[in-house]
This record gives sequence, structure tokens and C-alpha cells, in this order.
Amino acid sequence: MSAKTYPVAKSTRANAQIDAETYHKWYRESIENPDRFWDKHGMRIDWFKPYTKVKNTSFNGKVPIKWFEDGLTNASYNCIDRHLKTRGNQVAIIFEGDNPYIDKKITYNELYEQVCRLANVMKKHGVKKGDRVTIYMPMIPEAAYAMLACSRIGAVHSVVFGGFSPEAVAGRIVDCQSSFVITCDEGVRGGKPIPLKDNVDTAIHIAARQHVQVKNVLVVRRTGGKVGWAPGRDHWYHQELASVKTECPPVKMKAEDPLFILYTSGSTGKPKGVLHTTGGYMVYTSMTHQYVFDYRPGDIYWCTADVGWVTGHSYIVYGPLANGATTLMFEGVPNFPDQGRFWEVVDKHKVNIFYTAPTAIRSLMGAGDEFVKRSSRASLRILGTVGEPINPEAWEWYYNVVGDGRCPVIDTWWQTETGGHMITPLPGATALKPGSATLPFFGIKPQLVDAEGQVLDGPADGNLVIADSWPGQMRTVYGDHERFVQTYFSTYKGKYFTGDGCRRDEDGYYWITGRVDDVLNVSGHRMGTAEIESALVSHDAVSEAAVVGYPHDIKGQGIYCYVTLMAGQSGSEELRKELVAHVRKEIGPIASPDKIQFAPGLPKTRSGKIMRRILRKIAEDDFSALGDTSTLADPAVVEDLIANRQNRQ
Ligand code: 6R9
Repeated sequence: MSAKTYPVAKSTRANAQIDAETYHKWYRESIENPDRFWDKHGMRIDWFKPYTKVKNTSFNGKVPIKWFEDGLTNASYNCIDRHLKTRGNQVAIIFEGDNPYIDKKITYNELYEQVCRLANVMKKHGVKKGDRVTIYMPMIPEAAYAMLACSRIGAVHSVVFGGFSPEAVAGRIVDCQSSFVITCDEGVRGGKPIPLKDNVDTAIHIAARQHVQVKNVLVVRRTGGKVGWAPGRDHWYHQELASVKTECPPVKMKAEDPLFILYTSGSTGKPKGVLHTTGGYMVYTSMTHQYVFDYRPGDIYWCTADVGWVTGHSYIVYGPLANGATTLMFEGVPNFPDQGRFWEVVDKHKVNIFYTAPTAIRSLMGAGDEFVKRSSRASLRILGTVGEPINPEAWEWYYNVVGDGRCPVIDTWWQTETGGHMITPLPGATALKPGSATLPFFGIKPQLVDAEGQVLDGPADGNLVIADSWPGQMRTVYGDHERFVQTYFSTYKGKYFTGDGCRRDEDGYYWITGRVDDVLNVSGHRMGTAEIESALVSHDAVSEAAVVGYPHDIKGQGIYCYVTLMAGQSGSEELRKELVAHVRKEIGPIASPDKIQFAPGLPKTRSGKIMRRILRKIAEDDFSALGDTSTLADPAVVEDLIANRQNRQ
């Protein structure tokens, strides 16, 4: 690990909103007196009725978490209405199409009208406060309109990433019992169409078999491609919007009323519906967006994530729009038409703040510097990264080649569950160390604990927990509060367990080392090994499967599957292909196995537990130190696994 330090540059420090002194002062106050600190900063958003209570939380018992509980507000109002007087004609959203010749600018006035119209359409079809609405969309402005229209009328959105399969969409529709879906005829990425409406049709059939009826589907016309149509159920978005009013009053929401559900992978079972509520989430995302990116009015801000992930929720839509920013939505991919696309877009729209993922940085680094060098990038001031640990080589390339050594690299560690940034540098305050997410944001109390839960002091290596609540944290697993308590607060009593391993160095800097549970991080996408295993086992030829991650140059982690076949089946190249296709169908292309090893047996303890440690080592092609295998029920399986490993280096 690199121990190199980049001090805060004079130019960055000179006019930063938060310098080192302010950071330490505010941080101390936020930990010593959270009530006073958040009482002040909670007022950064608009409230119809201001709160009088600030923090009412416990990480014990049933883990009740309430912030600003007696206040009334609305997320859509904060993202739109409150800006109309001062910046109605300012661009709110820049849309950059997959096709480099297509772009569009939407002002706050236009955003207001679009969101109000859509909210009225939803109301017309009976959507009410508290109803769940599934959004399955590509990266087009209508995706943001849909989220904001839901929050305007108090409906709870569940955005499902457009790369997920019909089966995965159905599972998420069923889990939150959603009867209203917003989608698009087809998405376009890298010049290729994606059949979103067809996928929704299939998903609706699957959901119906589980007795969840989708009653209305609103379809945005993006490509004009041919789609199936269920009259009465399916409606064209543009037709519906044409015939409703352009005004729709925002519903007064309690701070703790649900804002959205977002499904994410855990170490066991099916994806969890992470539930975020209104007041605390808006305060936290807008505040982190402002200070972490040193956002100033007039800045052009671009986060390359998809709205299907939490990064898109917090840092394409809610945080930036609450701050009245201009946020860029990019429909395409980093390598289309070629690997220079990101930098071309930066120049075209004069982007000041750019936020992307290490997997994209690594793959563009691999394409060579020429793609970067043909752009000016003079507008860039801040570079951000999120999603997985960034290796120091990629960090240095991002800093030196993309940023010409001028722009701080802001490595933000956080999770779907945390709602917003948790451990991150602040541009004008924090000296940077490539590979470290550096220091906690205001109000965040990270601790490292050992396996027994003993809190470790000073420089240490351990599991990362958070000792106290912050406004942006998730409140429950939708429909399963017990699972929330079990998953996050039972491993280490009274503390939120992140699932990540972490090291703290002699300067108090945090270095995330990756997941310590059975969660993979493939190109920044979270996936449970259990989900991939159950997809494999649902294939007729498979009797058992174990999935582990292995280091992958571009993706961070690759997916390595050990598969035991049913008696009479034999492992062939053809079956391998079939299994890959099967997993893609069950979950989506992001879960495509990289390696499949047919294994007559898996290493198990006598009590039947699969020893993943051994499988991980073999997948890494490092079987010199397999550790103690004597407790295995059948130690001989290990030899076969080594002999047939798929990852020889
Ligand atoms: C925002 C997001 C969360 C997991 C998290 C960790 C990894 C995210 C990171 C990082 C090292 C960073 N992670 N950011 N690891 N450095 N800057 O990605 O949410 O999809 O829920 O993933 O991603 O392992 O626990 P989510």
C-alpha cells in the first residue's frame, strides 16, 4: 500500500468551504453534541413545519432510528420548488445521450412542470401516499422525473437497475407489492437496444404467479421500437402527460415517512429492500454533496453512476438537486464510441466535478493515455471515486493523467445502507493518500473491532463498525425489521456492522480492505454469493454450487463458481455456456460467471459447512497455503479441485 501523501494544495485550500481547522472543529462538535450540530444543519433543507426534536436513535433493542421526527417536509419540493424563484431558468439536468450527437438541457422550471404532470398522471391512476412504485428505466431524464414525482405525492419508489433480468424485476415487484411500474420501450447503451418493456411484461407474468398484480405500466417512448401492449394496463407516458395539469402540490411528509426502497445484496438469502426515509436522508445527501465535492452554485456536476444504484439516488438526483445544482445524466457507456467518451463529455459540457468508479478508471487506464490527452479537461476541479477500494496505481493515474495533477481525488466510502458518504476526504481540508478513503464525515463515528467485538485503538486492522446514528442511515429492511436488526446490529452489539474490513494507520486514516462477508463487489456492483449459487442450483443439471470472488484487473473481483453436477451429467464447454446464460437470465448480465469449475465434490467440514477459505485460495491460484484441511469430511476433494482449477496464472 502506498504511504505517499498529497497535502491539500494551496489553491484548493485558499477558497474552500471547509478547511482543515473547520473540519476538526465541526467534527468534534458533531460527535460531542450531535443534537446541537444537526439542529443547525437540519435547517439546510426547507421544512413546511420545522422540527423541534433532532436525534432520537438507539442501536440496541429494536434499533429505533428517528431524526427530525416532528418536522414536515417533501423531497421533491426541496429538489425543485424551492429553487424556482432564484434559479428557475438555470439548467437542472443535462442529458447526454448514448449517441454523442444527442443531448438536452432541462431547466428547473421545466423540471417542475414535468414532475408535476407525471405526479398528476400517477394520482389519476390511483397512486397514493405510501404506495410502492417500481421504476425500471435507462439513464434518461424521465427516470429522475419518476423518482421526484413519487416523492412529490408520497409514493415510495423502488428503482430497479435496467440491467437486471425479468426474474430479478419480478422478485422486487413482489417483495414490495408494487402495482405501478414506470419503464421505457427500450434503453440504448453502446448503440445496442435493451428490451426494457419486454422485460417488464415477463416480470409482470412472473409476479402474477405469486399473486402480485401490476395494474398500470407507464411507458416512455425512447427508441420507438416495437413492444407488446396490454390495453387498459399499459399507457404511453407522453400521451398521459399531455392531458393533465402542470401543477401538483407536494404532499407534506413527516421526516420519517418512507422516501424509497432500494434492493441490495447481502451475504444470505434474497436481496434486501433497504428503506430510506425523507428528512434525514435529504439533509445528509445535500450536505455531503455540498462539502465532499466542495460544490458551489453554478458548478456543472457529473456522477457517472446509474440511477439504479444508491449512488444515482443520492448523488445524481436528491443531493445535487436539493442544492440547486446542474446534474449531468449520461445514458451511455465509457467506451462508446470509444474510450475517450468521458473526457469528451467533460469538455463538451464544461464539467467541474466528476464522480466515477474505480472499475471505469482501471479500464480507461488500460486503454492508454491518448484517449485522455486529446481532451482539455480544463474545467475539472474535483475528481471523485466510489464503489470499491481504488488501487494506488489507478488513483495516481486518475490524479495525474485525468486531473493533470490539479484536482484532488475524493475517495468516498459509503453503502446503500448509509444513504450518503461516510469516510471521505474534503477537498480543502484533507491531505490525500492514494488508496485511503481518509477520515470520517461530520457525525460519523467509525470504529475498528476484532472478531470478538473488542474495540481496537490507534493503528489497527479490524472490522469496520459505526458506533452511533447519522441522519442518512437506512431505517429498516422493507417488510422485515427483524432482518434489519439481525443483519446490522447483532454481530457487534450496539454497533452498526458495515460488512467491510478496514485498517487505520498512524495518522488515523481509514483504508477499506473489502468485504469480510460473502458479498462480492464486481465492477462496483454488490452481489451476494448466495444469490448466484441459488441461480446456478435452479438449473436442472446442477446439484450444488459454491461461488467465491477472485482478484480481477478491471472488475476488481471476478465471479468464480464451483459447480457439482447431478449424477449422469458431465461437464462440457457447452454446459458452461448454458450455465452462464442461465445466471444472466436469473439475475442479469452483471452476475455473469467469469469461471466455472466442475467439481465432483466441495470441501466441507464434517458438519456440512462449505469451507470457502479453501475455495477462495484455489480460485486465486494460490494453493500453497490452504491452511488446515484436516477437519474436512473428505480431504481428497481438494486435490481434484487444485488439479482442475480454472485460473492458472
Ligand atoms: C456506494 C456504494 C457498498 C460496498 C461497501 C464497500 C464498497 C464502496 C468504497 C468501497 C472501498 C470505497 N465500497 N465505496 N470500498 N472504498 N470508496 O457503492 O454502495 O453498492 O451498497 O456498496 O462497496 O465494500 O461495503 P453499495
